Amino acid sequence: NFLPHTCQIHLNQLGYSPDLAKVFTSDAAGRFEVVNSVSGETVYSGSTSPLHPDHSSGMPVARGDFSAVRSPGSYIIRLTDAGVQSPVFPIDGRPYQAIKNALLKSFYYQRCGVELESAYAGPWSHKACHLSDAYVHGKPEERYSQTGGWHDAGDYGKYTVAAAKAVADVMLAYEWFPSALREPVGIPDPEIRMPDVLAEVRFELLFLLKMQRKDGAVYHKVTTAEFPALDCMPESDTADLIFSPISHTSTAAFAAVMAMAARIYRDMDASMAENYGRAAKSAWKWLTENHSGAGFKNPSDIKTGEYGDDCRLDEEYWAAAELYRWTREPQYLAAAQELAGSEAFSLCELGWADTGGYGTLCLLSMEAGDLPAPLRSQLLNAWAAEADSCVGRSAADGFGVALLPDEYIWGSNMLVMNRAMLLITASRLTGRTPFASAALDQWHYLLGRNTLGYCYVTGFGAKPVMNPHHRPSAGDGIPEPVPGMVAGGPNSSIQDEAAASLLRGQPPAACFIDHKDSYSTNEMTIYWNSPAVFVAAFADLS
Ligand code: G3I
Ligand code: 9MR
Ligand code: ZN
Repeated sequence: NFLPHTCQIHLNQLGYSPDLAKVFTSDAAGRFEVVNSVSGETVYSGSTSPLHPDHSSGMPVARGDFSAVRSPGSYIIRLTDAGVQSPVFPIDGRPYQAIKNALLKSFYYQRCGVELESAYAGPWSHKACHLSDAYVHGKPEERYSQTGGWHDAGDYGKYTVAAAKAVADVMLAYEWFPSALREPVGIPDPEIRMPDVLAEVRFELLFLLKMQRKDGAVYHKVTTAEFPALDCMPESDTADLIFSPISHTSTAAFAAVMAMAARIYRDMDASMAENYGRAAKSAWKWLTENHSGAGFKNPSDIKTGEYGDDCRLDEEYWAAAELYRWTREPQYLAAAQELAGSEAFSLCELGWADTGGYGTLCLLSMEAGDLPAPLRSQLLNAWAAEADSCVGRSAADGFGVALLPDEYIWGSNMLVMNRAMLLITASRLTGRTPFASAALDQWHYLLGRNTLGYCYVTGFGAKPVMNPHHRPSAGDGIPEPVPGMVAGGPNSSIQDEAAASLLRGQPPAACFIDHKDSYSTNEMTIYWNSPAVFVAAFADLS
Protein backbone atom coordinates (compact mmCIF):
# COMPACT_ATOMS: atom_id res chain seq x y z
CA ASN A 1 0.00 0.00 0.00
CA PHE A 2 1.73 3.12 -1.21
CA LEU A 3 -0.90 5.64 -0.29
CA PRO A 4 0.60 8.47 1.69
CA HIS A 5 -0.50 8.83 5.26
CA THR A 6 0.50 11.41 7.79
CA CYS A 7 2.37 10.37 10.88
CA GLN A 8 0.88 12.45 13.62
CA ILE A 9 3.96 13.68 15.44
CA HIS A 10 6.68 14.91 13.15
CA LEU A 11 10.22 15.70 14.17
CA ASN A 12 13.79 15.21 13.07
CA GLN A 13 14.05 11.42 13.20
CA LEU A 14 17.81 11.63 13.60
CA GLY A 15 17.26 13.51 16.85
CA TYR A 16 18.91 16.59 18.25
CA SER A 17 22.11 17.58 19.98
CA PRO A 18 21.55 18.81 23.54
CA ASP A 19 21.73 22.55 22.86
CA LEU A 20 19.64 22.67 19.69
CA ALA A 21 16.13 24.12 19.58
CA LYS A 22 13.73 21.14 19.53
CA VAL A 23 10.28 21.63 18.09
CA PHE A 24 7.91 18.93 16.89
CA THR A 25 4.79 19.42 14.83
CA SER A 26 1.54 17.52 15.23
CA ASP A 27 -1.93 17.43 13.72
CA ALA A 28 -3.50 17.57 17.19
CA ALA A 29 -2.95 20.11 19.95
CA GLY A 30 -2.80 19.73 23.71
CA ARG A 31 -0.61 18.43 26.53
CA PHE A 32 2.47 16.46 25.62
CA GLU A 33 5.12 14.49 27.48
CA VAL A 34 8.70 13.70 26.58
CA VAL A 35 9.37 10.19 27.84
CA ASN A 36 12.68 8.37 28.15
CA SER A 37 12.05 5.33 25.96
CA VAL A 38 14.27 3.06 28.05
CA SER A 39 13.25 3.95 31.61
CA GLY A 40 9.71 5.08 30.83
CA GLU A 41 10.34 8.18 32.91
CA THR A 42 8.61 11.41 31.85
CA VAL A 43 11.37 14.00 31.67
CA TYR A 44 9.34 16.97 30.45
CA SER A 45 5.75 17.95 29.93
CA GLY A 46 4.26 20.92 28.19
CA SER A 47 1.53 22.06 25.84
CA THR A 48 1.57 22.55 22.11
CA SER A 49 0.52 25.75 20.42
CA PRO A 50 -3.03 25.86 19.12
CA LEU A 51 -3.65 24.33 15.70
CA HIS A 52 -2.99 26.66 12.78
CA PRO A 53 -4.13 26.04 9.22
CA ASP A 54 -1.23 25.13 6.93
CA HIS A 55 -1.75 25.78 3.24
CA SER A 56 0.91 23.46 1.84
CA SER A 57 -0.16 20.39 3.74
CA GLY A 58 -3.86 21.19 3.73
CA MET A 59 -4.16 20.35 7.41
CA PRO A 60 -4.01 22.18 10.72
CA VAL A 61 -0.65 21.94 12.45
CA ALA A 62 0.39 22.56 16.07
CA ARG A 63 3.92 22.88 17.46
CA GLY A 64 5.45 21.65 20.68
CA ASP A 65 8.72 23.01 22.02
CA PHE A 66 10.85 20.69 24.12
CA SER A 67 14.16 22.51 23.79
CA ALA A 68 14.51 22.28 27.57
CA VAL A 69 15.27 18.55 27.30
CA ARG A 70 19.05 18.33 27.07
CA SER A 71 20.13 15.05 28.66
CA PRO A 72 21.47 12.50 26.21
CA GLY A 73 19.18 9.52 25.83
CA SER A 74 16.47 8.09 23.64
CA TYR A 75 13.01 9.49 23.86
CA ILE A 76 9.48 9.47 22.54
CA ILE A 77 6.91 12.23 22.62
CA ARG A 78 3.31 11.48 23.64
CA LEU A 79 0.36 13.72 22.96
CA THR A 80 -1.68 12.89 26.01
CA ASP A 81 -5.21 13.70 24.87
CA ALA A 82 -4.87 12.55 21.29
CA GLY A 83 -3.19 9.33 22.42
CA VAL A 84 -0.49 9.39 19.74
CA GLN A 85 3.25 9.06 20.04
CA SER A 86 6.32 9.89 18.01
CA PRO A 87 8.95 7.46 16.82
CA VAL A 88 11.89 6.94 19.17
CA PHE A 89 14.60 9.57 18.63
CA PRO A 90 17.92 10.35 20.32
CA ILE A 91 19.29 13.39 22.05
CA ASP A 92 22.94 12.91 21.54
CA GLY A 93 26.26 14.73 21.14
CA ARG A 94 26.62 14.44 17.37
CA PRO A 95 23.40 13.06 15.92
CA TYR A 96 24.18 14.10 12.35
CA GLN A 97 27.72 12.79 11.95
CA ALA A 98 26.73 9.47 10.35
CA ILE A 99 24.14 10.92 7.99
CA LYS A 100 26.57 13.64 6.92
CA ASN A 101 29.13 11.01 5.95
CA ALA A 102 26.49 8.90 4.21
CA LEU A 103 25.23 11.89 2.20
CA LEU A 104 28.79 12.41 1.02
CA LYS A 105 29.42 8.73 0.35
CA SER A 106 26.37 8.59 -1.92
CA PHE A 107 28.59 10.11 -4.61
CA TYR A 108 30.88 7.11 -4.40
CA TYR A 109 27.88 4.85 -5.10
CA GLN A 110 27.17 6.90 -8.21
CA ARG A 111 30.65 6.29 -9.62
CA CYS A 112 30.76 5.22 -13.23
CA GLY A 113 33.48 3.32 -15.06
CA VAL A 114 34.92 1.57 -12.02
CA GLU A 115 33.96 -1.52 -10.07
CA LEU A 116 32.31 -0.73 -6.74
CA GLU A 117 34.14 -3.26 -4.60
CA SER A 118 32.37 -4.85 -1.68
CA ALA A 119 35.15 -3.63 0.62
CA TYR A 120 33.70 -0.15 0.11
CA ALA A 121 30.24 -0.71 -1.30
CA GLY A 122 29.15 -3.63 0.91
CA PRO A 123 26.07 -5.33 -0.57
CA TRP A 124 25.73 -2.55 -3.17
CA SER A 125 28.88 -3.58 -5.04
CA HIS A 126 28.73 -3.98 -8.80
CA LYS A 127 31.02 -4.35 -11.79
CA ALA A 128 32.53 -1.50 -13.79
CA CYS A 129 30.05 0.13 -16.17
CA HIS A 130 29.94 2.37 -19.25
CA LEU A 131 33.51 1.68 -20.32
CA SER A 132 33.24 2.25 -24.04
CA ASP A 133 34.08 5.45 -25.88
CA ALA A 134 31.20 7.74 -26.80
CA TYR A 135 30.68 9.25 -30.24
CA VAL A 136 29.83 12.82 -30.99
CA HIS A 137 26.20 13.22 -31.96
CA GLY A 138 25.88 13.15 -35.74
CA LYS A 139 29.50 12.01 -36.21
CA PRO A 140 29.63 8.29 -35.42
CA GLU A 141 33.31 8.11 -36.45
CA GLU A 142 34.42 10.70 -33.90
CA ARG A 143 34.86 8.86 -30.62
CA TYR A 144 36.40 9.84 -27.31
CA SER A 145 36.83 8.41 -23.86
CA GLN A 146 34.05 9.33 -21.43
CA THR A 147 34.84 6.98 -18.54
CA GLY A 148 34.55 7.98 -14.91
CA GLY A 149 32.36 10.56 -13.22
CA TRP A 150 29.11 10.10 -11.35
CA HIS A 151 25.85 8.82 -12.74
CA ASP A 152 23.50 11.79 -12.55
CA ALA A 153 20.64 10.25 -10.69
CA GLY A 154 18.44 7.18 -10.90
CA ASP A 155 19.54 7.07 -14.54
CA TYR A 156 23.08 6.61 -15.86
CA GLY A 157 23.46 9.79 -17.87
CA LYS A 158 26.24 12.27 -17.13
CA TYR A 159 25.16 15.87 -17.63
CA THR A 160 27.54 18.82 -17.34
CA VAL A 161 25.33 21.46 -15.71
CA ALA A 162 24.05 18.98 -13.15
CA ALA A 163 27.59 17.87 -12.37
CA ALA A 164 28.71 21.47 -11.98
CA LYS A 165 26.13 22.19 -9.29
CA ALA A 166 27.02 18.99 -7.47
CA VAL A 167 30.79 19.53 -7.37
CA ALA A 168 30.31 23.20 -6.51
CA ASP A 169 28.19 22.42 -3.44
CA VAL A 170 30.58 19.78 -2.16
CA MET A 171 33.64 21.99 -2.69
CA LEU A 172 31.80 24.82 -0.93
CA ALA A 173 30.93 22.51 1.94
CA TYR A 174 34.61 21.72 2.35
CA GLU A 175 35.59 25.35 2.02
CA TRP A 176 33.08 26.59 4.60
CA PHE A 177 33.21 23.67 7.04
CA PRO A 178 36.56 21.93 6.62
CA SER A 179 36.53 20.56 10.15
CA ALA A 180 33.23 18.75 9.49
CA LEU A 181 34.53 17.24 6.28
CA ARG A 182 37.86 15.71 7.18
CA GLU A 183 36.51 12.34 8.24
CA PRO A 184 37.12 9.29 6.06
CA VAL A 185 33.85 7.99 4.62
CA GLY A 186 35.01 4.63 3.30
CA ILE A 187 36.09 5.20 -0.28
CA PRO A 188 39.22 3.84 -2.02
CA ASP A 189 42.41 5.79 -1.33
CA PRO A 190 42.99 8.45 -3.95
CA GLU A 191 46.27 8.59 -5.91
CA ILE A 192 47.14 11.77 -4.04
CA ARG A 193 46.72 12.20 -0.29
CA MET A 194 43.74 14.44 0.42
CA PRO A 195 40.53 14.34 2.48
CA ASP A 196 37.93 11.88 1.13
CA VAL A 197 35.61 14.74 0.30
CA LEU A 198 38.13 16.20 -2.15
CA ALA A 199 39.08 12.78 -3.48
CA GLU A 200 35.45 12.08 -4.32
CA VAL A 201 35.01 15.43 -6.05
CA ARG A 202 38.27 14.85 -7.92
CA PHE A 203 36.76 11.69 -9.38
CA GLU A 204 34.06 13.83 -10.99
CA LEU A 205 36.42 16.63 -12.04
CA LEU A 206 38.66 14.21 -13.95
CA PHE A 207 35.60 13.05 -15.85
CA LEU A 208 34.37 16.60 -16.48
CA LEU A 209 37.67 17.42 -18.20
CA LYS A 210 36.72 14.81 -20.80
CA MET A 211 33.56 16.76 -21.63
CA GLN A 212 35.58 19.65 -23.04
CA ARG A 213 36.25 19.92 -26.74
CA LYS A 214 39.65 21.04 -28.02
CA ASP A 215 38.28 24.49 -28.82
CA GLY A 216 37.18 25.01 -25.20
CA ALA A 217 33.43 24.38 -25.60
CA VAL A 218 31.85 21.70 -23.42
CA TYR A 219 29.44 18.92 -24.37
CA HIS A 220 26.09 19.21 -22.65
CA LYS A 221 25.92 15.53 -21.70
CA VAL A 222 26.98 11.99 -22.45
CA THR A 223 24.17 9.45 -22.36
CA THR A 224 22.64 6.57 -24.25
CA ALA A 225 19.91 7.63 -26.68
CA GLU A 226 17.16 6.44 -24.31
CA PHE A 227 16.85 5.52 -20.66
CA PRO A 228 17.36 1.79 -19.97
CA ALA A 229 14.76 -0.20 -18.02
CA LEU A 230 14.46 0.59 -14.33
CA ASP A 231 15.93 -2.75 -13.22
CA CYS A 232 18.97 -2.42 -15.51
CA MET A 233 22.19 -2.55 -13.49
CA PRO A 234 24.92 -0.12 -14.63
CA GLU A 235 27.15 -2.79 -16.13
CA SER A 236 24.21 -4.17 -18.15
CA ASP A 237 23.52 -0.81 -19.78
CA THR A 238 25.56 -1.37 -22.92
CA ALA A 239 23.80 0.75 -25.53
CA ASP A 240 25.93 3.24 -27.50
CA LEU A 241 27.06 6.31 -25.61
CA ILE A 242 26.66 9.66 -27.32
CA PHE A 243 28.03 13.13 -26.59
CA SER A 244 25.13 15.52 -27.14
CA PRO A 245 26.04 18.90 -28.67
CA ILE A 246 27.90 21.54 -26.72
CA SER A 247 26.01 24.33 -24.96
CA HIS A 248 26.82 27.76 -23.58
CA THR A 249 25.38 26.91 -20.17
CA SER A 250 27.54 23.80 -19.91
CA THR A 251 30.64 25.64 -21.05
CA ALA A 252 30.15 28.47 -18.56
CA ALA A 253 29.23 26.23 -15.61
CA PHE A 254 32.27 24.12 -16.47
CA ALA A 255 34.50 27.21 -16.50
CA ALA A 256 33.13 28.17 -13.09
CA VAL A 257 33.75 24.86 -11.34
CA MET A 258 37.15 24.38 -12.98
CA ALA A 259 38.27 27.80 -11.75
CA MET A 260 36.94 26.90 -8.32
CA ALA A 261 38.85 23.60 -8.41
CA ALA A 262 42.04 25.33 -9.58
CA ARG A 263 41.88 27.37 -6.37
CA ILE A 264 40.75 24.66 -3.97
CA TYR A 265 43.17 21.96 -5.11
CA ARG A 266 46.13 24.31 -5.63
CA ASP A 267 48.10 23.22 -2.58
CA MET A 268 47.06 19.60 -2.51
CA ASP A 269 47.14 18.44 -6.09
CA ALA A 270 49.12 21.12 -7.89
CA SER A 271 49.48 19.57 -11.32
CA MET A 272 45.78 18.72 -11.66
CA ALA A 273 44.92 22.18 -10.31
CA GLU A 274 46.86 23.63 -13.23
CA ASN A 275 44.87 21.49 -15.64
CA TYR A 276 41.60 22.66 -14.10
CA GLY A 277 42.70 26.26 -14.42
CA ARG A 278 43.75 25.84 -18.04
CA ALA A 279 40.40 24.18 -18.82
CA ALA A 280 38.53 27.04 -17.13
CA LYS A 281 40.36 29.67 -19.15
CA SER A 282 39.88 27.93 -22.47
CA ALA A 283 36.15 27.51 -21.77
CA TRP A 284 35.94 31.22 -20.92
CA LYS A 285 37.83 32.15 -24.06
CA TRP A 286 35.38 30.14 -26.14
CA LEU A 287 32.47 31.97 -24.49
CA THR A 288 33.95 35.37 -25.25
CA GLU A 289 34.35 34.40 -28.91
CA ASN A 290 31.03 32.62 -29.40
CA HIS A 291 27.96 34.60 -28.52
CA SER A 292 25.29 33.12 -30.71
CA GLY A 293 23.36 29.92 -30.20
CA ALA A 294 20.10 29.06 -28.49
CA GLY A 295 19.74 27.14 -25.23
CA PHE A 296 20.33 23.40 -25.40
CA LYS A 297 17.58 21.22 -26.84
CA ASN A 298 17.70 17.46 -27.12
CA PRO A 299 18.42 16.32 -30.68
CA SER A 300 15.31 14.50 -31.88
CA ASP A 301 16.84 11.04 -31.41
CA ILE A 302 18.06 11.68 -27.85
CA LYS A 303 15.45 11.02 -25.15
CA THR A 304 17.44 11.39 -21.94
CA GLY A 305 17.28 14.38 -19.57
CA GLU A 306 17.46 17.74 -21.30
CA TYR A 307 18.56 20.19 -18.62
CA GLY A 308 17.39 22.96 -20.88
CA ASP A 309 18.09 26.55 -19.89
CA ASP A 310 17.61 29.56 -22.11
CA CYS A 311 19.56 31.99 -19.95
CA ARG A 312 23.33 31.63 -19.99
CA LEU A 313 24.12 34.95 -18.28
CA ASP A 314 23.92 33.53 -14.77
CA GLU A 315 26.41 30.77 -15.64
CA GLU A 316 28.70 33.39 -17.21
CA TYR A 317 28.41 35.56 -14.11
CA TRP A 318 29.40 32.59 -11.97
CA ALA A 319 32.34 31.76 -14.26
CA ALA A 320 33.58 35.35 -14.27
CA ALA A 321 33.34 35.49 -10.47
CA GLU A 322 35.27 32.25 -9.97
CA LEU A 323 37.90 33.21 -12.54
CA TYR A 324 38.35 36.53 -10.77
CA ARG A 325 38.60 34.94 -7.35
CA TRP A 326 41.19 32.47 -8.61
CA THR A 327 43.32 34.76 -10.84
CA ARG A 328 42.53 38.24 -9.43
CA GLU A 329 42.66 39.52 -13.01
CA PRO A 330 40.59 42.70 -13.52
CA GLN A 331 39.04 41.53 -16.81
CA TYR A 332 37.05 38.90 -14.92
CA LEU A 333 35.96 41.35 -12.25
CA ALA A 334 34.74 43.70 -14.96
CA ALA A 335 32.74 40.90 -16.56
CA ALA A 336 31.26 39.78 -13.24
CA GLN A 337 30.38 43.32 -12.27
CA GLU A 338 28.62 43.98 -15.53
CA LEU A 339 26.67 40.74 -15.35
CA ALA A 340 25.69 41.42 -11.72
CA GLY A 341 23.73 44.38 -13.07
CA SER A 342 21.68 42.20 -15.39
CA GLU A 343 17.98 41.95 -14.64
CA ALA A 344 17.76 38.69 -16.55
CA PHE A 345 18.58 36.40 -13.65
CA SER A 346 18.54 36.17 -9.88
CA LEU A 347 21.74 36.84 -7.93
CA CYS A 348 20.72 34.34 -5.26
CA GLU A 349 19.66 31.05 -6.85
CA LEU A 350 21.73 27.90 -6.37
CA GLY A 351 20.12 25.60 -8.92
CA TRP A 352 21.40 23.58 -11.88
CA ALA A 353 19.76 26.09 -14.21
CA ASP A 354 19.83 29.24 -12.09
CA THR A 355 23.38 29.62 -10.88
CA GLY A 356 23.62 33.32 -10.04
CA GLY A 357 23.87 32.55 -6.33
CA TYR A 358 27.17 30.76 -6.84
CA GLY A 359 28.67 33.84 -8.44
CA THR A 360 27.41 36.02 -5.63
CA LEU A 361 28.63 33.65 -2.93
CA CYS A 362 32.01 33.46 -4.61
CA LEU A 363 32.41 37.24 -4.65
CA LEU A 364 31.11 37.66 -1.11
CA SER A 365 33.69 35.11 0.08
CA MET A 366 36.52 37.40 -0.99
CA GLU A 367 38.11 40.04 1.22
CA ALA A 368 36.13 43.27 1.23
CA GLY A 369 39.11 45.05 -0.37
CA ASP A 370 39.00 42.74 -3.39
CA LEU A 371 35.64 44.07 -4.55
CA PRO A 372 34.44 47.57 -5.40
CA ALA A 373 32.42 48.68 -2.36
CA PRO A 374 29.16 49.32 -4.28
CA LEU A 375 29.28 45.84 -5.80
CA ARG A 376 29.94 44.23 -2.45
CA SER A 377 27.04 46.01 -0.80
CA GLN A 378 24.72 45.28 -3.73
CA LEU A 379 25.49 41.57 -3.39
CA LEU A 380 25.37 41.46 0.40
CA ASN A 381 22.03 43.27 0.42
CA ALA A 382 20.62 40.88 -2.14
CA TRP A 383 21.84 37.88 -0.15
CA ALA A 384 20.45 39.15 3.14
CA ALA A 385 17.13 40.13 1.55
CA GLU A 386 16.76 36.64 0.11
CA ALA A 387 17.59 35.15 3.50
CA ASP A 388 14.98 37.40 5.08
CA SER A 389 12.38 36.17 2.68
CA CYS A 390 13.33 32.56 3.43
CA VAL A 391 12.90 33.26 7.13
CA GLY A 392 9.48 34.74 6.33
CA ARG A 393 8.39 31.71 4.31
CA SER A 394 9.69 29.40 6.98
CA ALA A 395 7.85 31.23 9.75
CA ALA A 396 4.60 31.17 7.78
CA ASP A 397 4.74 27.42 7.22
CA GLY A 398 3.37 24.93 9.70
CA PHE A 399 6.45 22.73 9.42
CA GLY A 400 8.93 25.59 9.25
CA VAL A 401 9.95 24.83 5.68
CA ALA A 402 10.86 27.80 3.49
CA LEU A 403 8.57 26.76 0.63
CA LEU A 404 5.41 28.47 -0.54
CA PRO A 405 2.52 26.18 -1.51
CA ASP A 406 3.40 26.57 -5.22
CA GLU A 407 7.07 25.74 -4.69
CA TYR A 408 6.60 21.98 -4.33
CA ILE A 409 8.20 21.30 -7.72
CA TRP A 410 10.21 18.40 -9.13
CA GLY A 411 13.17 18.14 -6.77
CA SER A 412 11.57 20.37 -4.12
CA ASN A 413 13.97 18.95 -1.55
CA MET A 414 16.78 20.61 -3.52
CA LEU A 415 15.05 23.94 -3.13
CA VAL A 416 14.78 23.31 0.61
CA MET A 417 18.48 22.48 0.92
CA ASN A 418 19.50 25.35 -1.37
CA ARG A 419 17.59 27.75 0.84
CA ALA A 420 19.26 26.30 3.90
CA MET A 421 22.63 26.92 2.21
CA LEU A 422 21.65 30.48 1.52
CA LEU A 423 20.54 30.97 5.12
CA ILE A 424 23.72 29.42 6.53
CA THR A 425 26.01 31.56 4.41
CA ALA A 426 23.89 34.65 5.09
CA SER A 427 24.15 33.98 8.80
CA ARG A 428 27.95 33.80 8.54
CA LEU A 429 28.20 36.88 6.32
CA THR A 430 25.87 39.08 8.39
CA GLY A 431 26.14 37.58 11.88
CA ARG A 432 22.35 37.32 12.11
CA THR A 433 21.42 34.23 14.15
CA PRO A 434 17.78 33.89 12.99
CA PHE A 435 19.22 32.88 9.62
CA ALA A 436 21.08 29.97 11.22
CA SER A 437 18.07 28.70 13.12
CA ALA A 438 15.87 28.92 10.02
CA ALA A 439 18.53 26.88 8.21
CA LEU A 440 18.23 24.15 10.82
CA ASP A 441 14.46 24.18 10.34
CA GLN A 442 15.07 23.12 6.72
CA TRP A 443 17.28 20.29 7.92
CA HIS A 444 14.62 19.11 10.39
CA TYR A 445 12.07 19.18 7.55
CA LEU A 446 14.24 16.95 5.36
CA LEU A 447 14.72 14.43 8.14
CA GLY A 448 11.12 14.01 9.22
CA ARG A 449 9.41 17.18 10.33
CA ASN A 450 7.25 17.30 7.24
CA THR A 451 3.70 16.58 6.16
CA LEU A 452 4.15 12.88 5.45
CA GLY A 453 6.64 12.26 8.25
CA TYR A 454 9.26 10.82 5.91
CA CYS A 455 12.95 10.93 6.47
CA TYR A 456 13.79 11.83 2.86
CA VAL A 457 17.31 10.32 3.10
CA THR A 458 17.58 6.59 2.37
CA GLY A 459 18.96 4.39 5.12
CA PHE A 460 18.20 6.83 7.96
CA GLY A 461 15.37 7.63 10.34
CA ALA A 462 12.32 5.79 11.62
CA LYS A 463 10.41 6.18 8.34
CA PRO A 464 12.98 6.37 5.57
CA VAL A 465 12.37 6.34 1.84
CA MET A 466 12.67 2.70 0.76
CA ASN A 467 11.82 2.60 -2.95
CA PRO A 468 13.65 5.37 -4.75
CA HIS A 469 13.57 5.62 -8.55
CA HIS A 470 17.21 4.58 -8.71
CA ARG A 471 18.26 1.91 -11.16
CA PRO A 472 20.96 0.22 -9.05
CA SER A 473 18.61 0.12 -6.05
CA ALA A 474 15.78 -1.28 -8.18
CA GLY A 475 17.94 -3.80 -10.02
CA ASP A 476 20.25 -5.25 -7.38
CA GLY A 477 17.79 -7.53 -5.61
CA ILE A 478 18.66 -6.03 -2.22
CA PRO A 479 15.64 -4.77 -0.26
CA GLU A 480 17.45 -1.74 1.16
CA PRO A 481 18.17 1.04 -1.30
CA VAL A 482 21.68 2.45 -1.60
CA PRO A 483 22.03 4.54 1.59
CA GLY A 484 22.48 8.28 1.97
CA MET A 485 20.41 9.41 -1.03
CA VAL A 486 18.05 12.42 -0.90
CA ALA A 487 14.69 11.81 -2.58
CA GLY A 488 13.32 14.55 -4.84
CA GLY A 489 10.38 15.17 -2.52
CA PRO A 490 6.82 16.39 -2.98
CA ASN A 491 5.98 17.63 -6.49
CA SER A 492 2.49 19.00 -6.89
CA SER A 493 2.74 19.01 -10.69
CA ILE A 494 2.18 15.23 -10.77
CA GLN A 495 4.66 14.46 -13.56
CA ASP A 496 4.72 10.67 -13.70
CA GLU A 497 2.08 7.96 -13.94
CA ALA A 498 2.59 6.50 -10.49
CA ALA A 499 2.08 9.92 -8.97
CA ALA A 500 -0.90 10.53 -11.26
CA SER A 501 -2.64 7.35 -10.19
CA LEU A 502 -2.15 7.86 -6.46
CA LEU A 503 -1.63 11.53 -5.70
CA ARG A 504 -4.11 13.51 -7.72
CA GLY A 505 -5.99 15.98 -5.53
CA GLN A 506 -3.48 15.80 -2.69
CA PRO A 507 -2.24 19.07 -1.17
CA PRO A 508 1.20 20.15 -2.46
CA ALA A 509 3.28 18.98 0.48
CA ALA A 510 1.67 15.53 0.33
CA CYS A 511 2.47 14.99 -3.38
CA PHE A 512 5.17 12.45 -2.74
CA ILE A 513 5.06 8.71 -3.11
CA ASP A 514 7.67 6.21 -1.98
CA HIS A 515 7.25 4.17 -5.15
CA LYS A 516 10.07 3.13 -7.46
CA ASP A 517 8.20 4.29 -10.56
CA SER A 518 7.63 7.81 -9.29
CA TYR A 519 10.59 9.53 -10.90
CA SER A 520 9.04 12.97 -10.47
CA THR A 521 8.82 12.65 -6.66
CA ASN A 522 11.11 9.83 -5.62
CA GLU A 523 14.26 9.87 -7.73
CA MET A 524 17.66 10.89 -6.35
CA THR A 525 20.24 13.11 -8.02
CA ILE A 526 23.81 14.15 -7.29
CA TYR A 527 22.68 17.79 -7.10
CA TRP A 528 19.96 17.08 -4.55
CA ASN A 529 22.50 15.29 -2.37
CA SER A 530 25.14 17.99 -2.74
CA PRO A 531 23.40 20.89 -0.98
CA ALA A 532 22.41 18.41 1.73
CA VAL A 533 26.13 17.70 2.28
CA PHE A 534 26.68 21.41 2.86
CA VAL A 535 23.77 21.65 5.28
CA ALA A 536 24.75 18.44 7.06
CA ALA A 537 28.28 19.75 7.61
CA PHE A 538 26.80 22.86 9.21
CA ALA A 539 24.29 20.87 11.27
CA ASP A 540 26.99 18.48 12.47
CA LEU A 541 28.89 21.44 13.92
CA SER A 542 25.77 23.09 15.40
O1 G3I B 1 10.20 26.33 -12.37
C1 G3I B 1 8.89 25.92 -12.70
C2 G3I B 1 7.88 26.59 -11.83
O2 G3I B 1 7.90 27.96 -12.08
C3 G3I B 1 6.50 25.99 -12.09
O3 G3I B 1 5.57 26.53 -11.20
C4 G3I B 1 6.55 24.49 -11.92
C5 G3I B 1 5.24 23.80 -12.26
O4 G3I B 1 5.45 22.44 -12.51
O5 G3I B 1 7.51 23.96 -12.74
C6 G3I B 1 8.81 24.42 -12.50
O6 G3I B 1 9.64 23.80 -13.43
C7 G3I B 1 9.95 22.44 -13.21
C8 G3I B 1 11.46 22.35 -13.19
O7 G3I B 1 11.85 21.03 -13.12
C9 G3I B 1 12.06 23.10 -11.99
O8 G3I B 1 13.45 22.89 -11.92
C10 G3I B 1 9.35 21.60 -14.30
O9 G3I B 1 7.95 21.57 -14.15
C11 G3I B 1 9.89 20.21 -14.23
O10 G3I B 1 9.46 19.46 -15.34
C12 G3I B 1 11.40 20.23 -14.21
O11 G3I B 1 11.84 18.93 -13.88
C13 G3I B 1 13.16 18.58 -14.20
C14 G3I B 1 13.11 17.18 -14.77
O12 G3I B 1 14.41 16.69 -14.97
C15 G3I B 1 12.36 17.09 -16.08
O13 G3I B 1 12.97 17.86 -17.04
C16 G3I B 1 13.96 18.59 -12.91
O14 G3I B 1 14.19 19.92 -12.45
C17 G3I B 1 15.31 17.91 -13.11
O15 G3I B 1 15.92 17.76 -11.86
C18 G3I B 1 15.12 16.55 -13.76
O16 G3I B 1 16.35 16.01 -14.02
C19 G3I B 1 16.39 14.63 -14.34
C20 G3I B 1 17.23 14.53 -15.61
O17 G3I B 1 16.53 15.14 -16.66
C21 G3I B 1 17.61 13.09 -15.92
N1 G3I B 1 18.21 12.46 -14.79
C22 G3I B 1 17.37 12.46 -13.61
C23 G3I B 1 17.01 13.86 -13.20
C24 G3I B 1 16.15 13.88 -11.95
O18 G3I B 1 14.84 13.50 -12.14
O1 9MR C 1 14.11 6.91 -15.36
C1 9MR C 1 14.05 8.21 -15.92
C2 9MR C 1 14.42 9.23 -14.89
O2 9MR C 1 15.76 9.03 -14.50
C3 9MR C 1 14.16 10.62 -15.40
O3 9MR C 1 14.30 11.56 -14.37
C4 9MR C 1 12.78 10.74 -15.96
C5 9MR C 1 12.49 12.10 -16.57
O4 9MR C 1 13.37 12.39 -17.58
O5 9MR C 1 12.53 9.76 -16.92
C6 9MR C 1 12.65 8.45 -16.43
O6 9MR C 1 12.42 7.57 -17.46
C7 9MR C 1 11.08 7.35 -17.75
C8 9MR C 1 10.75 7.96 -19.09
O7 9MR C 1 10.91 9.36 -19.05
C9 9MR C 1 9.33 7.61 -19.48
N1 9MR C 1 9.15 6.16 -19.47
C10 9MR C 1 9.42 5.56 -18.16
C11 9MR C 1 10.82 5.85 -17.73
C12 9MR C 1 11.05 5.28 -16.33
O8 9MR C 1 11.40 3.98 -16.33
ZN1 ZN D 1 28.28 3.92 -15.47
